[in-house]
Amino acid sequence: MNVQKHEVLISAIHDKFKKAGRRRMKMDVVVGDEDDAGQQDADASALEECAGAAVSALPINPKLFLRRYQGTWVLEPWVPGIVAIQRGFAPRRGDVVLASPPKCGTTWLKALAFATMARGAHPPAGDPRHPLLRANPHDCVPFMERLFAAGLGSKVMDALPSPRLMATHMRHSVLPASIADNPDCKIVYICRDPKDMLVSMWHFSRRIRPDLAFSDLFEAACEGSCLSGPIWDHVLGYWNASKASPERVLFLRYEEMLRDPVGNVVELSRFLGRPFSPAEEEAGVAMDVVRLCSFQKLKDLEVNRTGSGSSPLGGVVREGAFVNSSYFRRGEAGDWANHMTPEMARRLDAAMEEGLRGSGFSFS
Ligand code: PAP
Repeated sequence: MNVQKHEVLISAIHDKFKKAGRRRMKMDVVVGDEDDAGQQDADASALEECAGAAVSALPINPKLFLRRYQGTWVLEPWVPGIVAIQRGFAPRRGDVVLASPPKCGTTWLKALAFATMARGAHPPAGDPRHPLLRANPHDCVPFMERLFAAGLGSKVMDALPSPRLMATHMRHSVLPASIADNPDCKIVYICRDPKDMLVSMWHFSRRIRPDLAFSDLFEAACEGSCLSGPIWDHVLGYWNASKASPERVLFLRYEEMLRDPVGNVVELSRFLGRPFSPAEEEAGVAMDVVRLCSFQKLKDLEVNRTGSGSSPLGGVVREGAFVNSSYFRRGEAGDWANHMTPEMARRLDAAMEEGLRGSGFSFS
């Protein structure tokens, strides 16, 4: 991975999001240089086509800012981004897509995958200039729906150095074939006990919706209409894909990563085609990656304590609502017990079991 080029690009993305944010991220705002005009026109027309009338015709959950698109609930401002990805994502050999439902460990996985891939240029221990010490993981690995929704998808993706690392919350059936069926593209999926996912999502959402009742989110999750819901379908899509093509889809669980982070990083590095060498094993580099990306280490960094990222919702929320610190709350398994009665837990577990029945996968 050409990390220097990557860093220059990431700071360019930041500038563009700042500019786009100032203009309220309107669908027709596409910022960039004149020589990108052709590609941006294509991005802009894809966005315009699916903005407005088409999006407003989709089923809505106004409490959660969601629209139902192709059987799943997505943030309204991201629908045009997803359509643009489906129409215009240009794959490249070696692409790696980090996929997840929201609040299931994306930030952690981004950090681990980035540190693993970049370890040649930036050793995870003893490099005071390591990008992860200076930037939030979300600024090191771009989020596809958000980029494409801002009209920056093709431009930024084309400029990323290979092998490209990118992330998505799209469910498997919504991915374009250029990712899902591409033998040259790998997918790393992470999921988490939906009860903890829900609690994490509630705390996160309350930063922009302080009035959001936990019960509203809970009911939506049980009915399959929370963000990325039905969650059982989200999980099943990637579970089945990983069973069918284990060399292309790696299926991870947040709780397993907490239990054995080094083992999971070793597996991740093998899957990504960057196994740790005997010398690296001897030197404990996998453990260095785990330490660099640990919850406490990242949470305590200046950039993550005080830095302000751009809002993943674009113009529909207050600027700065999702500051970097909002991605680091407790980083544990089992916090659901502080928010749900045993009866609520049984209900959500039962909905998940029902949805996953016969798949061979279970959260319990
Ligand atoms: P996103 O969907 O907005 O990207 P995501 O990173 O998937 O969020 O989830 C955030 C959760 O991961 C938070 O969980 P909590 O609310 O239950 O605490 C966050 O604390 C946790 N998290 C972030 N970084 C790490 C890390 N390095 N190790 C473990 N957990 C982490």
